[in-house]
Amino acid sequence: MIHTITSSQQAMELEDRYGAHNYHPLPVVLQKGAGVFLWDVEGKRYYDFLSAYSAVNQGHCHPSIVAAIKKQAEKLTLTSRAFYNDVLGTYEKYITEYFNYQKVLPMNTGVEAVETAIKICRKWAYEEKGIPHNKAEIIVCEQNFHGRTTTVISFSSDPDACQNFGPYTPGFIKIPYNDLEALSSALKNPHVAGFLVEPIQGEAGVNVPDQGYLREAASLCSKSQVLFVADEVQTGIARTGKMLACDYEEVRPDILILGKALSGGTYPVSAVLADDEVMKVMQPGQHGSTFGGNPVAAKVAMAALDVVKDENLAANAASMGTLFRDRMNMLVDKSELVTQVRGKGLLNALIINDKPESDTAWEICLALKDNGLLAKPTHGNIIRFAPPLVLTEEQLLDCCSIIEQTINEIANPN
Ligand code: IF1
Repeated sequence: MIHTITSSQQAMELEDRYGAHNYHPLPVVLQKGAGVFLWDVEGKRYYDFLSAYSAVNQGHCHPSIVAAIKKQAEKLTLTSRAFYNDVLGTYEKYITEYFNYQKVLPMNTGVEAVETAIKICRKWAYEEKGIPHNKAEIIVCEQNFHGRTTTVISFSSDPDACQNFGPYTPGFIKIPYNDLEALSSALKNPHVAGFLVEPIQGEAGVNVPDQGYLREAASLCSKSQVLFVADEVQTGIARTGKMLACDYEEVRPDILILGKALSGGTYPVSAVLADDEVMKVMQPGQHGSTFGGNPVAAKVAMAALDVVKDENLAANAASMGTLFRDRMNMLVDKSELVTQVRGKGLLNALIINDKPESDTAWEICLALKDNGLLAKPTHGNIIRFAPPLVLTEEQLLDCCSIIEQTINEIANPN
């Protein structure tokens, strides 16, 4: 029997009863999305300031991306890679030229692309750099977030993400983020294969590193014959005001990891890009995925990437982001409750003046919801604000007013 959902309460009760409790969602049940807007079951409209964690950069249900899905889905959805199809090669040419790499390995979720990058990096270390068998180390940063598989949480510093999921995968060295001294000394280890880093740490609370960090880190890696692996799953695809966050420092990663907005939030599509010198280590039968590079994913990704360029989303993210931070800094000056705004483009966060373990950020997000704007805390006292990059100036100013009004309501309860 198919349940038609007639109320938000009913939907939440079904999820509580039948779904694993691996999330703690805000109590809002969404039914429709278009552009920067979401509507709940009762028809209330919200500004989406999470964009499904930067997967919906192009706006919800973008017409040209949805059209691409519909058209391909009625023709051919999946062949597996046991056979060729008439879409994948075109997509591979399109995306490698788009990001200026020689090769792409198509996957589905972001973490699968991260896992793929780890495998490529290790294999390159043994076969090209000559690191002794099974001795490869990959440097990662404290407070990283790269996904939820067992290997990837093996190098997480977040207890919620890794506790009681052991035994962990070895071969990772943790260093502080934004610390070139620490990276330089870790690179002295001759067994280091790669440095895996988020150009801006999203989940850690939109940690923006110092100007020059990425460029100097990439240079240190190059001098040590270590692969610079950029996880742009969340920061990529125009989110930070450039096509890639690495573009701010003209860094070209040896391995580039993309996901989320690669499909505009319509379909799981991820990708690992590298040049032949690195990608050649992947030979037939050594890696794969049932859905990786399927015809629908390929068509969707090309449509989604077209939208980014056609609608100048990076430039819009840059200008709207500046406007947002200017307005929020005025709020920081006026209000005791918010201590800092930080970010790049339309990946920003407000730091709330309370202990990380307090509920204040959550309370603020509940009040924002009542006022028509959806956002969610990252860690404790930090609220991430990441709307779709199609946001207009008028909509941005409207949202700033909602945030200011909400902060004032919380700070001065009548
Ligand atoms: C959740 C966080 C964000 C990512 C980076 C790889 C992945 C992600 C930089 C893996 C995924 C998602 C996962 C989702 C919530 C969200 C998230 F809060 F978990 F940390 F965005 F910050 N690299 N991030 O941000 O991609 O396999 O999920 O497609 O797990 O709750 P994925």
